[in-house]
Amino acid sequence: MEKIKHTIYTQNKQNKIELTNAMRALAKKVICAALDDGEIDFPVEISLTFVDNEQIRELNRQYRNKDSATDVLSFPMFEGGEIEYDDESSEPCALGDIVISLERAALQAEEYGHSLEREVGFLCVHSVLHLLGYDHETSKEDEEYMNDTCEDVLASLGLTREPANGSEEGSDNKKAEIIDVRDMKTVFISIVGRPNVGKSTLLNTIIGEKVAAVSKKPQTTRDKITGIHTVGNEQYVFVDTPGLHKPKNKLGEYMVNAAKTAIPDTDVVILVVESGERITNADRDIIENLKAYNLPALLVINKVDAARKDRLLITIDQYSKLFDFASIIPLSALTGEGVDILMDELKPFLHSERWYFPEDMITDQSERTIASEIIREKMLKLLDEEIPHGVAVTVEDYVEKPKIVEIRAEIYCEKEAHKKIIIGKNGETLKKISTFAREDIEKAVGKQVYLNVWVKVKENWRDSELNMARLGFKKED
Ligand SMILES: Nc1nc2c(ncn2[C@@H]2O[C@H](COP(=O)(O)OP(=O)(O)OP(=O)(O)O)[C@@H](O)[C@H]2O)c(=O)[nH]1
Ligand SMILES: [Mg+2]
Repeated sequence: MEKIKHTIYTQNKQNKIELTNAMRALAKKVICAALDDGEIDFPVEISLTFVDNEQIRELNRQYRNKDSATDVLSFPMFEGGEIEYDDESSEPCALGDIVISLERAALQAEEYGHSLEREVGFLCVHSVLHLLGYDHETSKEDEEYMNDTCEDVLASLGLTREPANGSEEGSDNKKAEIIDVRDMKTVFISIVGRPNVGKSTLLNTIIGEKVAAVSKKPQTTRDKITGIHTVGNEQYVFVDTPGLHKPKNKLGEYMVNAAKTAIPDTDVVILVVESGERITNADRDIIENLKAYNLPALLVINKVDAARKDRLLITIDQYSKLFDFASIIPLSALTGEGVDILMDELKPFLHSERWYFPEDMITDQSERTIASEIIREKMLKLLDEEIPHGVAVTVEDYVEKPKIVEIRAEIYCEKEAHKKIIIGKNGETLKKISTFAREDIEKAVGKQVYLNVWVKVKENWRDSELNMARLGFKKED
């Protein structure tokens, strides 16, 4: 059966037991496996909420007239499994809600002597079967089917009763789907260089999705952006950084500091330069940092699609005199040419370490940040140099509803005159910014978006630490 993409929303409303990203990802994986097992061949949407014992007791009181703290509750959208899916619709079919008491699950895991992962996995499959219309309380046949299916689905994901002992039973070859923590390999890589050399474009090409804003104008990236690429048992964590330049205001200082502090936290550094361009002070400064921290580095010579071939050799020669790079890779971040060679060259820096991020996570930016960066990127594209550089975007409200996300964003600029230009004649420029941004946010969140944007003035905010902190540029300790 062709792989169907289901949408599983997870929410955490409790704070008794730590809900890790890995646990969220696992719950989603189990739910999708249960849907596949049930041969659901259309996209569905399920909401999964983690609560504590008191919260689930309250729900039981409200909806089932029972005063008990059960482990799980399912709220099916379709009674008796009579699921109606409109084939013509491009929308996923909402199957219902699942609520799990993580507190109770942790207790049960301890009682049964297996992992919390297995317990949550069990409750997920069990409740998906409820959403599909099975009911163990009214039918013996359903009860047997539900128990067998739970075992089958969990075994297919390697969630055996005793994962710590690596039990061989019932899981053998299917176990490969979940990577054993002992086989996990990780590497942290920072991407640094002058403004505009194509660092963010490179990150987006490697991740395969747009996680960082890109524009023709220098100083597009203002903060560290993490992009995660997981393949097999290997996790590559990239940190894209603001271009190194001579700061002219507090924002510039913040950006340069963000780039510089990213370097020592990584295992290997990628210095991006442009083919044919001369070495600048910023490059020399980075190279001094590499030496000071004794870090290995790769030199990426970007934009080879647009450069003269004879200049490439000169660039290689100049940089290799300054530092002993582990390798030098000419590539085009835009076309992707040579990026596979870069990935091969990063392999020797992987080391055995538990992954920091779930395998399906591609960035650590919040949805709010992604939305505000998309809006800022559209301004960089549509407005003249001076204005977008003095602009900050905040997302004041981000309300996710089943079919739509409602966003209210504020654009802060430095002068009344800039505000007028951003809004444009009859509001046309702002309308363009909002429309282009909305289209991209919809792609990023996979849902319809209602975007409401306001323009405000905060004079000289780029020179005020207080205003910068209010706008999200908080200094690291
Ligand atoms: N021709 C060509 N253009 C590229 C390539 N990589 C990036 N660019 C362009 O270079 C410009 C700058 O790219 P960015 O990825 O924003 O550069 P950056 O280094 O992240 O810039 P800052 O965030 O300002 O430091 C954009 O217009 C890109 O489309 C490439 O391989 N070839
Ligand atoms: Mg950038």
